[in-house]
Amino acid sequence: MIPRALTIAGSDSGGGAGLQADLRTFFACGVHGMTAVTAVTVQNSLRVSGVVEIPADVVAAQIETVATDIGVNAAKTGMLATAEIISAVAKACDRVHIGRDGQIPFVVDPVAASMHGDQLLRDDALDALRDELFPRATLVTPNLDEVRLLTGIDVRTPDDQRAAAVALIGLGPKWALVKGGHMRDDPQCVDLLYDGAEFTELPAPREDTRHTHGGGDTMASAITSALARGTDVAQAVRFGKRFVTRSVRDAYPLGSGVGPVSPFWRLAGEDIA
Ligand code: PXL
Repeated sequence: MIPRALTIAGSDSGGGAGLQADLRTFFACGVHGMTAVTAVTVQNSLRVSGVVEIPADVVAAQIETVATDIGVNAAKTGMLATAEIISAVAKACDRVHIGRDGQIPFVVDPVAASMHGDQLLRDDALDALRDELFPRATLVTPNLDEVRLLTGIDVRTPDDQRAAAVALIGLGPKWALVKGGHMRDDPQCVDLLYDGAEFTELPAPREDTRHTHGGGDTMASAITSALARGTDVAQAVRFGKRFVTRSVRDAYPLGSGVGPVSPFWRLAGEDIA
């Protein structure tokens, strides 16, 4: 049976990021994609000009209705917008066994802002993310801006990156991936994976591109796809890294993987165990 993945995320009307990027990635990875929509953003390639949040009980109902009927092999979060939505997501995930102690792997991508700095998470929602969602996560995948917001650590060196991974694991997820993409002086783009015992560095050449809109969403979705197919976390993260590197290399300005030589047609299924 085709694996099934759920994204709990916001809509990007421009199609580059958010649940649109997630569904595109699930499709490319041969996984059936489902959505619990948290917010609708009004945005184009320049900016986010509006956000409408979906009522928290409707977000929870979307999760429960697909999980109890169609079934979910792995789930991820993207834009969650408010503390109320985060609490409702945490409770709904518990009810359907999504999360680190349930049977279903759960990737929490703590989306806080768009690439252009538009806020996608209310200030008062950070505590809910840390306290209610992180302890339920199989894997968290913050970029360095999100690491600073969540842990207070301003990562500038590989040692800082390790300290951040330790701090993140202290918040309760099973695994933490500290993405190094925002250390722009580094010619490599090194992501650091940590499970509380062992550090694994995942280097890739830094792509010379401005077209990284949706790159984080794409990476978390590729990881979620691999988990839905039953791979272990380290293998899924390695696959996600390869997938997103290709995706931003080949992207149009519109977003990750939206391009003439999109990896989505070539990478589908490749290298997933
Ligand atoms: O890439 C982060 C992201 C996630 N979700 C939505 C977004 C963005 C970035 O703009 O719009 C809906």
